[in-house]
Parts: sequence; C-alpha cells; structure tokens
Amino acid sequence: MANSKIGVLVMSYGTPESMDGIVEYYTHIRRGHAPTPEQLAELRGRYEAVAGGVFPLRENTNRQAEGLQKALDAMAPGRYVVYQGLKHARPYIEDGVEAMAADGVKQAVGIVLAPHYSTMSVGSYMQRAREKAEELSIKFASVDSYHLHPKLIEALESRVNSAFAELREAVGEDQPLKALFSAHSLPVRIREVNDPYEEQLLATSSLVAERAGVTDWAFTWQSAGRTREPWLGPDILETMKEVAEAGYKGVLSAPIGFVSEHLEVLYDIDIEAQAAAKELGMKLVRIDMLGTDPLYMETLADSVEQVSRAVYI
Ligand code: FEC
Repeated sequence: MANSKIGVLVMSYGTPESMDGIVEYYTHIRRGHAPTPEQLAELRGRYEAVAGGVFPLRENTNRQAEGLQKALDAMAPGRYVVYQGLKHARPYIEDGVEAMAADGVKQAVGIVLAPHYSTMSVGSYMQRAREKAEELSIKFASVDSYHLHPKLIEALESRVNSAFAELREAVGEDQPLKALFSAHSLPVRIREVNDPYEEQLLATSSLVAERAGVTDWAFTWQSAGRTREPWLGPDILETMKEVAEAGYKGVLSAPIGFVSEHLEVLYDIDIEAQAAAKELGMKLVRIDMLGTDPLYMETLADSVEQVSRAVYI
C-alpha cells in the first residue's frame, strides 16, 4: 500500500556488532578484499583499547536516529519516518531503502551523520542509496552537507568554549593555547575532482573559531587510512609536534568532521593523541562530541525539511 509519509534514510559509517564481526566489517571497508592478519590484529587491538572491545558507534547511531525522528515529529508531525542505512555494517544502506519500500514509502530524503561533503564519503553513501531507490521506484533527494547550519555552528561553538575554559584552567592564564580542528583524512586524489571536502571543513573551523573568539587555531587531519597512496596531511600527531616545538603547553582538539564518539575519536584522539601530548609536555582537551545535542538534531531535521519542501511540495 502506498505510504504518503516521507522516508528519511539516516546514514552512518557502521561498526561491527562484536569482535567476531571485525573480519566481515574490515573486508567490506576494503571493498571485498580481506585484511591481512597483521591489519586485522592491529584493528582488533584498537577496538580492545577502546573500553575493552565495545562498539559505541552502534548505540550512538541508534540514539541519533531516534533523536532525529523526535525532532522531525516536533517540526512536522506525522510527515516523516526515519530508517537507518549503514555504509559498512547491517542494516546496510540498501537494507534501509528496502525497508522503506516494504512499508510502501514512495518519496525519501537521505542524510548522512557527517556534516561535510566529499565524493568519497557522503557522495558514495548517496550514490548507493539513490541506485537502490531507483530500482525500487522510490523518489530520492539528498542533503549533501550542512556544515554551516547556524545550529550546528552554535553547538560546536559552545563545546569549544567549554573545552577552552577547562584547558585555560589546567594550563594557566599566561600560557598561549592552540586549537586544532580536525577531520578524517582522505586520499590526496580527491583534489583532482575539485572535491569540496577541504573547503567545507575550513569554512566550519573558521566560523566556529570566529564565534568562539579563538584566534590561534589550525586545521589538521587525522585517522588517515593504511593504504599505499598519499593521504591529506599534516596528520594531527605531526601538527602537535610542531605546536609543542613552538612552545605551546595547551592544545584543544576539535574533531569537527565527526558527530559522535567512536573509534576515530576514542582511539585516535583520546588514546593516541593524548599519549603524544603527554610525551610532548602539553595538556590536550577534546571538545565533547555532538551526540544527540538538540541543536544537532534540529540541524538534521531542518536540513531534511528544507530539501523535502523544495523537492516534494
Ligand atoms: O567506531 C567504529 O567502529 C567506526 C569508526 C570509523 C568512522 C569512520 C569514518 C570515516 N572513514 C572515512 C574514510 C575511510 C577511508 C578508508 C577508511 C578505513 C577505515 C577503517 C576503519 C574505519 N575506517 Fe573510515 N571510519 C571508521 C573506521 N575510512 C576501522 C579500516 C582500517 C583503517 O584504515 O583504519 C580506507 C578504505 C580503504 O582501505 O580503501 C577512505 C571517512 C569518514 C568520515 C565520514 C563518515 O563518517 O562517513 C571519510 C566513524
């Protein structure tokens, strides 16, 4: 039976369900190529280091999807139904679209739990969703980015302010502090296709810094993949070394490319970058992640509503 509601496909990276699921997950990330035993052991080690092998992204994505449903219900009662689709784990993006089709949904909007667009990130999520939607005769529209949404900026600004206050208190009034905004690195070849990823990340960083009154900041990359091709740099660990050499005693970490706590934040920042900061004699304070902050939920809901009003009404 046709369903007059608009389906909202909320997409996120996905994480294994348990330690047993790591091989399947990693093989999917590597487009069907199984990881070597060394790669597998290395990834297992990182998950084990993060709270003994739990996978917080699973619950975080569930909570954000529920939060978005509530925000949409508050904005436009009865108009939207949220479905989940994950890039590298179940329910996969295609499963989410199939669930909509099974419910008779005829019109859908896709949105990714990542504010910045890259052909290799949001673009590839949307391509998979669109292909499946076409196959199942569902009209599909996409929210490609929301990196400058005023509510997103407000939520990030308040996080930067709190982390700065904590850092200032720990390091002392007279010490210079450096804010490091960061996001997941991507292969350098994204520059060949005029990918907007870098420009959008810089735009978010500079607006948040301006609003929070932070003048001493830099953008740096993190979490580069373990492949042979060159990835965008400098990496946060290199940048921190330079910052320490310049005499700083305090660093604020703002991983603005991510929206919840998961491996790339809990390991790469909270374990790896923290250890490096200690060795370099610096205090590092990370901003809280957005999670289900009502301002973030409203950013998502508003972005969905804008696209759906433009396309479906
Ligand atoms: O907590 C978790 O279980 C999942 C954490 C996680 C997030 C995440 C986000 C992004 N990734 C992006 C791009 C790439 C590219 C490759 C790649 C590889 C990995 C591996 C793991 C992993 N990623 Fe990820 N990513 C997360 C986890 N990612 C694990 C495999 C081991 C490794 O290299 O560390 C390279 C693929 C290849 O081999 O060809 C490219 C981008 C994002 C941020 C946007 C988004 O969320 O989609 C971009 C979270």
